[in-house]
Amino acid sequence: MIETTLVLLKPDCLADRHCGNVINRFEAAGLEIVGCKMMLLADDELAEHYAHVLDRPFYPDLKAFMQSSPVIALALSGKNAVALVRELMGPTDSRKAAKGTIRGDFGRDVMFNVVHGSDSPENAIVELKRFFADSELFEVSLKR
Ligand code: DAT
Ligand code: MG
Repeated sequence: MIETTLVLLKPDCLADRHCGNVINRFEAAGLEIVGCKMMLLADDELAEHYAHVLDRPFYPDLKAFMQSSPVIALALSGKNAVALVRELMGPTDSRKAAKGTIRGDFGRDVMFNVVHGSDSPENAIVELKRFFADSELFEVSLKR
């Protein structure tokens, strides 16, 4: 099942210069980039994106972190892209993530955890719409 999922490379990923390594993990796993943009997240975008943790005590810190620099939003396409990206990322808490996963290798803790990836095909559709206009998503595969 070919899916497209939303990935955000978070400010720690950019500051620590892991973007190339992280994107390489996705490409090496067979995913292709069909959308890519660098953006500063606005208050309302972030509140929508993190609606499920908006009333948690850590939200102000998470907000400050996520707005501390631009992020890179990626739309990644491929077979079972949603679950595949989550598997490559590892669990939320980088300290509990296995070595070999993106968070296990490049993350620091539960907040500085390098990447966001949509957690279900339904949410991927909503999140892609949140961060990309239709005109910013492309059919990339070369026919060969
Ligand atoms: P995930 O990003 O693995 O989907 P989530 O949706 O439960 O995790 O939480 C969204 C983000 O909120 C997560 O990437 C980092 C932050 N977060 C979650 N729990 C946290 C905590 N206990 N302290 C600080 N930040 C937390
Ligand atoms: Mg989540």
